[in-house]
Amino acid sequence: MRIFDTATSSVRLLDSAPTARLYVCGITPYDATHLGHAFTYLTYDLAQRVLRDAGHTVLYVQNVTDVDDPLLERADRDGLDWRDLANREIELFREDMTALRMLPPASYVGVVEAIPMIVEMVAELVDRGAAYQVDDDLYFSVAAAPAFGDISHLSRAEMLAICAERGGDPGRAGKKDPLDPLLWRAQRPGEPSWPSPFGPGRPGWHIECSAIARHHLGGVVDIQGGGTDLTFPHHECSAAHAEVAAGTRPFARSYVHTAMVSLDGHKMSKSRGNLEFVSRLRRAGTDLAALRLALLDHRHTDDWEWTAGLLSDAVTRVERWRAAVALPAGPDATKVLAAVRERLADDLDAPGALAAVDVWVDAALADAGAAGGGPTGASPRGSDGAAGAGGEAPALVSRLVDTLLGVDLEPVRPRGS
Ligand code: 5CA
Ligand code: ZN
Repeated sequence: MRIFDTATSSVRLLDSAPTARLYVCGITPYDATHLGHAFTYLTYDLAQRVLRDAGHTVLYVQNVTDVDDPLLERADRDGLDWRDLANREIELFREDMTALRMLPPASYVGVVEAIPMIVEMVAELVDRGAAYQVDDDLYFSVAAAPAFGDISHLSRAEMLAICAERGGDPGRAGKKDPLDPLLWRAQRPGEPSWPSPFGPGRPGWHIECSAIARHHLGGVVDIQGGGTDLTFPHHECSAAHAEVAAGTRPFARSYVHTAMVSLDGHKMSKSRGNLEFVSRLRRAGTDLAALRLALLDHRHTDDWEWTAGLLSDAVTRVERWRAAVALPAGPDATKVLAAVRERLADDLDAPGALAAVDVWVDAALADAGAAGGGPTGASPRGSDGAAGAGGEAPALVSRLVDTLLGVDLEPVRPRGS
């Protein structure tokens, strides 16, 4: 598989060993899963499918940021215990992911359960002289990481601006470098905390992902994944922590970033509130195979805007696909299998893969029409004896669409039957 790597700004061969390691940044569970999240997790779902199809064992780890400022603030606002809010939203996220047929990670790891391994890694960074104190808080010195900046390639002015927007505190007095990220935040009144050799407190954001990735994956990660909004400072800092602690580079062979989904002209975001939720669409009775197709029809490297029209187009498409795979015979399907594999291996070109299925579906439906129409009309090309042709073809297409694209074309069964 070739995939776009942010660090080198190029599409590169993902030359993984028989076991491929994926670390994908998970949600901060204070609100429901929106279509931007879904699009990001779809990227790594496809990567997992392509790698498995190519014979790799995939070790996929995803975290969940189950203690963090926005979660604590939302819990306070709504008069909830932060743990109850997190558990409720994690449960909903998992239901949404299952409904969208995302292959689950092998390990789904919360920050709270990972505190011991995070504390251990902070202690290593202290031992390596890469950490220092400001009041009772501990910071990481970016000067200790020679490769700092090599993933995002931003100017210093850009780094400073983005850092301030995305959870950093460049203006804090006493820091050696304004870009230095927090490793351990000493307990503040009313905030949860855990004991540590550096005093009671909670971890900084970036070290959480470094520690969970290292503990659950070990060695070099093949893909570090997430949305483009995580490139800096999150992935830059996570990699810097991991590389300084290990004394080796790189942390990841490829840094893959999914482009942003917007709504009403702005990035869909919990903080802005311009959202379309997977759970709302589910409750509205949306055909989830169509929803998945609507998401699949965008390249993971291109920003795009959600509109209701995308869903109605996808409903039309999935109905044609279902009609075609329900035919008793169809044109040779070996070509469509090869084309879908080839498109996905080329930087996860899902729209190209869908177009390849369309070609087969159009031919199958046209053949059926020419042969007298309806599901009983056998394809004229169905009798040519080619592998994957004739009576086997619809089943093969249904199976490849299911396994490689994650779209279930079986007839929608009424609930309870
Ligand atoms: N918990 C951290 C990562 S450790 C976090 O960023 N959580 S999140 O809930 O804010 O986002 C979860 C994932 O969805 C991230 O990978 C983020 O990049 C991605 N994401 C958020 N908004 C969008 C969007 N509008 N379009 C595409 N992906 C998005
Ligand atoms: Zn993360």
